[in-house]
Amino acid sequence: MNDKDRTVPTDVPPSAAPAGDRAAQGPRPEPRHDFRTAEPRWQAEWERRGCFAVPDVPPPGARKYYVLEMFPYPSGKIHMGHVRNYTLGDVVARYKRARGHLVMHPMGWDAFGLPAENAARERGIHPGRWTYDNIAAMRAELKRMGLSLDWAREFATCDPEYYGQQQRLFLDFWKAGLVERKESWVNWDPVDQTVLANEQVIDGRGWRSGAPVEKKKLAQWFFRITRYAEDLLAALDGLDRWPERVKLMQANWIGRSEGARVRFRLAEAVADIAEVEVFTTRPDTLFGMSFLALAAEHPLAQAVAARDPKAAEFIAECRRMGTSEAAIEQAEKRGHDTGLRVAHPFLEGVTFPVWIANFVLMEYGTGAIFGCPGHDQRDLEFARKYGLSVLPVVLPPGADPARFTIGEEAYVEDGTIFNSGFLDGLSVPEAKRRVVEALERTGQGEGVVNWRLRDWGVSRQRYWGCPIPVIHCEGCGAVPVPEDRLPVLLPEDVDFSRPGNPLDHHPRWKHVDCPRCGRPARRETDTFDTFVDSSWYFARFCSPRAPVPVTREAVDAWLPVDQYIGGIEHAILHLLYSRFFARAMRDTGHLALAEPFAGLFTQGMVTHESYRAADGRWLYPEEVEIVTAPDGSRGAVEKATRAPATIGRVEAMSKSKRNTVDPGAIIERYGADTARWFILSDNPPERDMEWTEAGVAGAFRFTQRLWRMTALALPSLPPPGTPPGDAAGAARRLRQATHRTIAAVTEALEGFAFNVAVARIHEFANAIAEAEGADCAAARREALETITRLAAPMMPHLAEELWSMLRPGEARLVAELPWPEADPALLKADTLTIAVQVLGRLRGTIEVPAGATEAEVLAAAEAEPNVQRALAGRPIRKRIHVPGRIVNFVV
Ligand code: ANZ
Ligand code: ZN
Repeated sequence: MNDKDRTVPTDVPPSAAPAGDRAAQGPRPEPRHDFRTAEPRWQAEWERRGCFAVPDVPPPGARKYYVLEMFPYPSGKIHMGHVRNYTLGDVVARYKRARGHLVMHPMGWDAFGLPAENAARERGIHPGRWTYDNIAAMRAELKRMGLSLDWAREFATCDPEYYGQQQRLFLDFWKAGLVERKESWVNWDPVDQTVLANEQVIDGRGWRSGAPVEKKKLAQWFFRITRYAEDLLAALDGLDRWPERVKLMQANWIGRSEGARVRFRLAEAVADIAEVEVFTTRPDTLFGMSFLALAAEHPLAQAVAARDPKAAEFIAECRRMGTSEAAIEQAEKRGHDTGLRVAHPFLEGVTFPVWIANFVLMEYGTGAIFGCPGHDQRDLEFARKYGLSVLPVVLPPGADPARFTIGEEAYVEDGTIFNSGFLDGLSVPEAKRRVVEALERTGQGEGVVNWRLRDWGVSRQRYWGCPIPVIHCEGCGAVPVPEDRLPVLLPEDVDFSRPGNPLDHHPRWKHVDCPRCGRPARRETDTFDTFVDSSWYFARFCSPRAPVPVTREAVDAWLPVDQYIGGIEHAILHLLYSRFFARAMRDTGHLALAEPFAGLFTQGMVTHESYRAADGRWLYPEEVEIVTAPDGSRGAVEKATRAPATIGRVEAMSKSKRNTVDPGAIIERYGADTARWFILSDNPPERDMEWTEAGVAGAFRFTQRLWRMTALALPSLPPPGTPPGDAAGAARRLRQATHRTIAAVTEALEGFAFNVAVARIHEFANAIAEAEGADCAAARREALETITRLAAPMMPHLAEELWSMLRPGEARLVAELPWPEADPALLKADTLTIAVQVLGRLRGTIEVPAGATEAEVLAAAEAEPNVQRALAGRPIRKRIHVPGRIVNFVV
């Protein structure tokens, strides 16, 4: 950050002393901006006036703008990532409001989830109690940030009014065929008796229990997101205000691949299985095949295991490895030879071995592959390990077919097919077409499009989530809970002393009568994945109290979200699930659109230095003192012990490294405006920003400087509303600086270049300080009023304070004012640069006043020394003048 502050001493407030009392400044404390009283005062005033409240249905003609930041999980305290996220959103909201939009800017809580259950298990607090206490604490912290939120829209996803409506949506999706119950493999923690997400499996063990994780088949509820795979992919093209990176991640996740299914005949059938179908994206390499590999859960592998204990043992081992792709990617490639063989589709009498391999996933394609080691690295490693053949069939351009061999690396690039019978000499794409043709003709396979995207399993064996509104009846199967019995509420009296799902072992809750036949039945005891809760909250904000999931008038008016802001960590799942929900809600009549977020911005992390004591303990920043070593380098000492500490890397703030700074303490010490200003100033918002003490202190000085500059100028300013008029000299330069800053800050805010906006305002403050003299008074009023309004989206409290000083008695707050407009006449340069040619060759350039006459321009051009030399005293025959650009002399 560029702080050109020279006039104001370092006046970081002593944290304990009351504002205004600065012993270091001598007996008479200077007047200063007292943020401790000003900030709450303006927050109360905004609230009193309802500045940020909007109706569910905007009045006709209103230009709506919906700004949303990813809502927080109520962990108990806000962190700097929140401060950055909500400050960015608030700048957009305040700016758009000033630009005349009706801005909806809501806040809520993503309030279901495991940490609440952990608190219950560890500390005996009810998850609901823990969650709502945390929400109260965090709400208070957010309010102190001065965010321009419509708090009347607030809700938590654990409110029955919210999750009850979610149950309605689920039932609507079910009716529309978007929900399915099917068996699937899950990571099972045998000690905690719960399903684990892939991220909760660490080195094959449960993250809490440490027990080896098992794979288990469970009946689960799924949302059929795959039904929209094609559209979810194609529609990415239309999201022109989304980062390319996020769109690419989504496209990869959806993962469309064109390829073929190929059926291989088994030399000998096993338990009625006579053939194996594989999915491949490289049918062109079929003649380079050296083995066939099955996933451990493949029916053929299971059939083999039934009669071969060695195979069964290998499968059990595979099961202990997590189900995640990452786990599989990292694990060593291992296999088991079943002894079976399959025939090649086109080579008479040629057969290949059938293996079970740990790198083949049951959930992708068909759960079986043909291995071509020459052109796939994984297959190559596998073949080398087990001594299987390696035959290249794609020849690199220019390579000699007689000498080309595969070494340690598979050849995955393009080339010409060889060693491949009827495909020899073809290009890779041409060979793909020909093989597929031949497979289809002979009934051994066909071309297919395959998607990586899987249906979304939403069942979780947890208490603190939204109950899935289903009743299981022996006679009727899975029966929806009737509309008039919604919501299905969570029971309050739950026992966390036993492992497993408290809903499942609750003595009464699950025992109900079947709504269809009236016989005793059992409630579904699974709750929804919390990603379900966050997949439609943006729509609920439009009519948060409605007795239906959303009211059409409200969502039709407010959606899509015009600007969504959040972390890149949600680039895939949350955004994809929300896009799915929008489509599903559209197809069940709840919405009119498919894309919920028209604009997306992903912010960078907040980083900080880390510190370590000599014994290796991580230290919080407030536990160390930064010192300057005798050689001038920076060092640190632990305050408590005075022992030297080491300064570590600057990295993302995290509890484990203790390099966190508590926003509450920063706001207490410096005020919300300072925190906001600093967090915006350091770097472009999409990049990481480094939080430093010096940086915050600099931001604080700037808030004080603006205040003092205004306070000191007040007595000499003309009355409010005095037109600055046609100024000249210093006054004109100040007016130009004012209007150029309006243009520059406007452009910066439009482009999310908030750090640039901050830098321009700093420069402008310097320009105001330099423009002295009585003739500048009117221009100075204009400048001070302008800097106040330009800084307002970023430092809203200080802006109100300055505005009330500059315009005492003015009815409107800055929060209610339109954005300042730049006067085009003051943006134009005062001088023009003109190129001067002699006989078409550039000989010099001249600066002329913007209003110069043609005669003046020509005279100045002729007088230019270089031009004089080029003319060499010859008479000028013709003078060509392109106003504002060029003069050409013909001699
Ligand atoms: C033969 C082959 C030859 C392959 C070659 C690649 C290169 P994408 O692009 O991600 O769709 N594959 C298919 N099903 C699989 C499964 N269930 N588990 C693990 N791997 C599987 O990947 C498709 C390729 O991944 C397929 O093409 C298949 O290997 C493998 F020179 O078939 B290929
Ligand atoms: Zn029944």
